Amino acid sequence: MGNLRETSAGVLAERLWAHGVRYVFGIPSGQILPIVEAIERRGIRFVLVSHEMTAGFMADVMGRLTGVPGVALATLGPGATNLATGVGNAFLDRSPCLALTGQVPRDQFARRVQMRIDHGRLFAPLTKASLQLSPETMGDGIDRAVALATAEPPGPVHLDLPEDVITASAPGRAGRAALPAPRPRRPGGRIQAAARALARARRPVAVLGLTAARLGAGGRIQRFLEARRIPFVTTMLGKGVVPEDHPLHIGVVGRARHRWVEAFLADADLVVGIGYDPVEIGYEEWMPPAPLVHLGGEPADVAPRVALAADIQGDIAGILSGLARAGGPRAEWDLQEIRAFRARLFAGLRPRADGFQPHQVLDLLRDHLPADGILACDVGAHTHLIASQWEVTRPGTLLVSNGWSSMGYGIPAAMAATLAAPGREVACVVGDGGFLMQAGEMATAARLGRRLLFVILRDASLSLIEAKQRRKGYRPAGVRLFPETAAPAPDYFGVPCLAVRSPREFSRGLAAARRAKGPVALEAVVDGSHYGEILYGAP
Ligand SMILES: Cc1ncc(C[n+]2csc(CCOP(=O)(O)OP(=O)(O)O)c2C)c(N)n1
Repeated sequence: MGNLRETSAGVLAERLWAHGVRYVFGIPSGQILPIVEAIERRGIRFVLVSHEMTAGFMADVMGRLTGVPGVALATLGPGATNLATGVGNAFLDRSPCLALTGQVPRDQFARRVQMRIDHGRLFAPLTKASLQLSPETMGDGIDRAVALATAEPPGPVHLDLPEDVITASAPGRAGRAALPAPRPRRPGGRIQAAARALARARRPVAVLGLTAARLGAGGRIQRFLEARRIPFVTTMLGKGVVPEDHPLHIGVVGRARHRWVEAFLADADLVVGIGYDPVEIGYEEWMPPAPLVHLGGEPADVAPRVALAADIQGDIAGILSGLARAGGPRAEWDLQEIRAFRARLFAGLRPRADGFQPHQVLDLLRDHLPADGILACDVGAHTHLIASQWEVTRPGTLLVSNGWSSMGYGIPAAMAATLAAPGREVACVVGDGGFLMQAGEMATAARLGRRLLFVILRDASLSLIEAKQRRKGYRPAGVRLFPETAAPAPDYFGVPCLAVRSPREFSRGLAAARRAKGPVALEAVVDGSHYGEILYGAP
């Protein structure tokens, strides 16, 4: 096929390299082999995964942690539909990435062809834009896709690459790709309205969200909250924006013991959303009956019954400086009251019980992982517990699928973190249901060979769903995972695994994991029967 550098695939590889891309995640197939060859020749590593969903999640996390869009590559049809699950996460959890799909040659578009579907329609609701590139638009298309993916709020861009396009010689004259330019962000809303609402409030609370975390506005936010002595809750993705060991920290909304947090917030007379993204959790799902001041990247999205005192978009640090200049009274919260609530919440998340409990696993793991270590978790009852129990003091150290809430995220996220943040400790907590969905990726982890600790919470059930069934008075159905005879395995596709059945055994497993040079798994055989009470119990 001649010199690949002179083909469109070569141009693609060159542009990706120039933007800082060093890994592409995917599964090869005939149509995309020229791309795999071109990127590898350019020095970009093609990372084979076991399912394209993983490629999408890994691209998301590479983009999230490095700021350079992560890249996933899949074949057409079933490769593209598998990839879509990972791309959806980047869309709803706001991460810059590029989803590349192979496609049949353009002269076959009018025919019924094996594996072919309209990728543009598949990816339209999951991406900021979807575009088919030509040899003329390849270079410009990659540049524009990177600009669009990284523009606030970041997200995925899909590029469809027909087989004849990637093998065509690179044209002498480049054309412009029809990708939309990033939308300029228009600041809006009046600071005075927010300042007036704050001046009137006696017991305001703040809620910190994903946008604040992404924009790194933590220091400014912390100074603002301290100056007015405003206590704060966070969303799951806002954890760590201000360190959670701060005396003004109350808890996390909408997760384990959320009814306790809501009861504590009941007599707040103003809620100030700072960098709260509407996609995280609806305000009205947890808010007390108080007016709302929303300071964010996106306009507030609330039910009509919420009284919106101010809705301001723009640079959060700038808005907070404006509010600080406006001055105002200190809030009338009693710090003792907050401390007492935190202590009660701490105990409520750790019920006394005979069996080996998930909360014991989390406490021991928290002690094991350094403050700048990265925890990736999957989706299930354990996620709710992690939200409320896992203390985050550094931003960007907890990876979770929140807006998309997809099982299967944790294992790929942890693997990507080992590549994006080399030298940092990385751990992954996954339920046994999520593990079954992604068990094949243990082979990926073994091939990557990076130090990485997987903790599989084996409670033999899709516990979150079982807890919901019980709460509604339904009989548990479709949630039991293993036959009675099944037992943990000593090795999952090259990742050694140790089954542990008590806090002592788990501690010993952690000590062994510390000495490991590559990936290891601890399969904690736990009692998941208390999740229902911890998640939904009344104060
Ligand atoms: C892809 C996908 N399928 C289904 C669900 C619905 N769901 C949410 S949590 C859950 C159960 C998870 O079970 P497990 O991984 O064992 O974790 P646990 O609840 O036991 O902590 C299911 C089925 C989902 N969120 N994502």
